[in-house]
Amino acid sequence: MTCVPDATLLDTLARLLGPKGFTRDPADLAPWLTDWRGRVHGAAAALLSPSSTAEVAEVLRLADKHRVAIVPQGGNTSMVAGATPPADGAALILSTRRMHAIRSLSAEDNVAVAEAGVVLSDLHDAAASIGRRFPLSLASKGTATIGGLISTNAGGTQVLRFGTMRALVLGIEAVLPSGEIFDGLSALRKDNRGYDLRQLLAGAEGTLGVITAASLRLVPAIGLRAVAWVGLRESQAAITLLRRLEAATGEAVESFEIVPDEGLALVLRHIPGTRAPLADAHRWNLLIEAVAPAGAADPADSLGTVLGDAIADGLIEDAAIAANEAQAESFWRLRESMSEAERIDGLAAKHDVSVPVSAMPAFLDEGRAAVEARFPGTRVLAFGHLGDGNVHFNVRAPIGVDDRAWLERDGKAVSAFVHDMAGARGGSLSAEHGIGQTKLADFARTAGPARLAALRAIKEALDPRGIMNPGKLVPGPRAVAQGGRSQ
Ligand code: 2HG
Ligand code: ZN
Repeated sequence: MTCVPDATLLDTLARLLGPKGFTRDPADLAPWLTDWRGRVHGAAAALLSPSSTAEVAEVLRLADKHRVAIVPQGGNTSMVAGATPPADGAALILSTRRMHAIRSLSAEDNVAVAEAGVVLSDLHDAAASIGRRFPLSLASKGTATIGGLISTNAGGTQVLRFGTMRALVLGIEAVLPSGEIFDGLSALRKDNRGYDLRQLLAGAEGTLGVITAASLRLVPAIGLRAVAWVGLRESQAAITLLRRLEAATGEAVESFEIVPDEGLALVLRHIPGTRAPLADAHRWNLLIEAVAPAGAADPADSLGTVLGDAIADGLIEDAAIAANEAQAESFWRLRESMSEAERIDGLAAKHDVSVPVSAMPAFLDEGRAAVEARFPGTRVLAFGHLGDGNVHFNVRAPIGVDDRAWLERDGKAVSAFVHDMAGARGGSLSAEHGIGQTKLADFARTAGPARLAALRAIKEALDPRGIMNPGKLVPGPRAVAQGGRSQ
């Protein structure tokens, strides 16, 4: 059990961090107490914004000594309330916002060293300034921070080619709950010294310490890119199309995203300035991006050939390749606004499931039918990263029903149903968003004893007093797997 911070500790922290780094003002705290979707509300005793690794170390040393909970927070864009403090108000939020330096950039080593509070789009710009790029992107790139992206092992729209955040992390600097600084920043491509603490901290959701900086892999800047919007009837045809594209272009295809017709309609309704790229509506839409280095053949040529053949033989119904950058951006805006459009439309039971790519078409079609049969009137909206086998299989309330009341009443059952469908197909209930608070119960139910025991043993070893982000990721001792399927 953690404790409520006493006045002496709060005074010490206020002195240590100064007025820019310490506040208890409710107005300052308010934006950081609720998750991005506005579903989970917490409270905190203070907001701490240290400006250096040394300050983070001192904060953690004090918190550990006083057994006070610390909730690390970056851009607060978690989809699973992973950065929302508990409701008891005893925790301290530790924001990395003031640690936003890019410590170094090397075109020779293809490495950027960025502090935890660097916003993803700032890293993109910095990499571009030396003719490189950081190949992970997602809709919240203007807000999400490097520390949060690593802690949640974020995915996004280029996982197909470059993997999730972990695959791009070469080194990590972090403060452990004891206040000790782990200096693992060296960006060696090969470093075989046993247990990999860097990879343990990646995806740990702030439950093992606070990531303060990271060495990140850069890749060559894009020379040319081709962005296509495709309309088709059968989701199975999308997988056939992906494999044809790979055969024709090698690794050029970086993004292969799916949006259903009702999803596109939602974006067109709620996001100003958007318009449909194709003349007619189609059951499914794909957004495909293929890239090539400078000086190589234009990827639009091979993309155009494959899409033209696919239309000719009836695999897809229609396609448009963006004629210029502005149009490419407008295609991307449609895809990247999906989440926001859904949020504007109302609350949904949100899911982030993965299944093997080959199982995805059946999952999309049969899964939707199964959910809508079991929970009559509900509306499945599944979109996302088809190319890597991850969709956001979200379920909205029946029309005319109060969405908040519906979610309160049926949300858990709907989510358990969707998660079990994914599990039955060899999938996962968290592909890229993490466990946080909102997936914790189903994770505990389905994780299986071996996974749970190992998770708890690691947590206990590194954070014996349980101060780091309590209530997230690591199911409490009462949440023993109750005979659920292992995932
Ligand atoms: C995306 O792919 C994000 O757009 C958000 O991961 C998914 O809102 C969602 O369900
Ligand atoms: Zn996603």
